[in-house]
Amino acid sequence: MRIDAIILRELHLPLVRPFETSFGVTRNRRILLAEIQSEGLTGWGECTAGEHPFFSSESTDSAWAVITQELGPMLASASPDHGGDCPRIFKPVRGNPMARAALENAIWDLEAQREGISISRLIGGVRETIPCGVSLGIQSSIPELLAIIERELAAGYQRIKLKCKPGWDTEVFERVRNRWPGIMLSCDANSAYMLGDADHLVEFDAFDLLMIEQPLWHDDFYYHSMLQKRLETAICLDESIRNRRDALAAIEMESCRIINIKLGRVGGFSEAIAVHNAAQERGIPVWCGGMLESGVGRSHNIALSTLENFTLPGDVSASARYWAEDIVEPEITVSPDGEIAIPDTPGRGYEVRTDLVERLTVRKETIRAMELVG
Ligand code: OSB
Ligand code: MG
Repeated sequence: MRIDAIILRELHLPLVRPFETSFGVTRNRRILLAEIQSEGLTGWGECTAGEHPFFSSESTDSAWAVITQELGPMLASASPDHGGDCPRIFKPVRGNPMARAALENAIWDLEAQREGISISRLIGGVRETIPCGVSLGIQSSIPELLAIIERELAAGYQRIKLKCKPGWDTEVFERVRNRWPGIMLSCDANSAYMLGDADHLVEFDAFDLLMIEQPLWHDDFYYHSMLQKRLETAICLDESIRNRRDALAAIEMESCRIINIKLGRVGGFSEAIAVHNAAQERGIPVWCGGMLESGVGRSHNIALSTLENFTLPGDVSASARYWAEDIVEPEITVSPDGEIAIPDTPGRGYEVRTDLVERLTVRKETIRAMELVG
């Protein structure tokens, strides 16, 4: 396909409520959207980098620089036929997976539209609906958290994930379990603990958690494998898994028994599918993580979640939990039994509200083909 234009935008979107993790509080999202125009079609991608390099080394500003100066010009002067061609096109650039994914996922959107099918169909998805869970940030008190859980369960969500950190863990789990003994419950530490906390982490086994997500260092497999030996509860890795090789290493070392796949963290659909397949072949279930995405990134997450080995409820939930007004139409909704129905229209399946996007845009740059020097 001929790339006619790549337009990168930064949008400011306030969250309906702050989201607190062990690494900080997010109130306002600075969202990067990549719009790629090709032969009369428009594909959209979202960069899931945070405002600060706290979850990973990328940030809104680092991704802006890498897309406008490096990846955008490379893609604009290539003629990708498939989303799967992007890893080869971007090969000279190291790291920066969230910046890559913004562009690669827009090409998958274009490819699906060209074929007249949904991204789900294009990637070989097998589900008509996906099971949904919620990720609940650290609150200022346990009663406040309990009220939120009550509301999310009433809305139908199938799994509750609690963000945790030292001081907001076992006491919280105990109060939640006392109230709801049977719910599917997990926790996510975002690397808040160290191996010296192992005796404390072993106490998590008392709460029948589905998993403990990323308890130790963001870049570690070895110490997680030592910890997993001491835990009954499954460890799930998020931050540590950057690609298929990482998934293989983690599975081989028994650093985890479950993997969270995020499109941005692994660099886009090509690598996400590779991680999914590697895990499936080895009997390791996966689920789709979230990064407080707008409807654009969320629509890609929904498509990814239709692959066969996404057997556990993901962190993909309704637009209204994040935004007063989402930038896609229809907005993403979850049924009373906690599922999202997969749209069957070509591409991502949710229209971008271009007028609203334009209104929310605070910076915009059009990227042209790379000047071929030397
Ligand atoms: O670790 O899964 C995480 C949000 C921002 C950064 C990291 C994470 C999260 C979430 C929220 O847990 C998931 C969501 O609702 O989008
Ligand atoms: Mg996580």
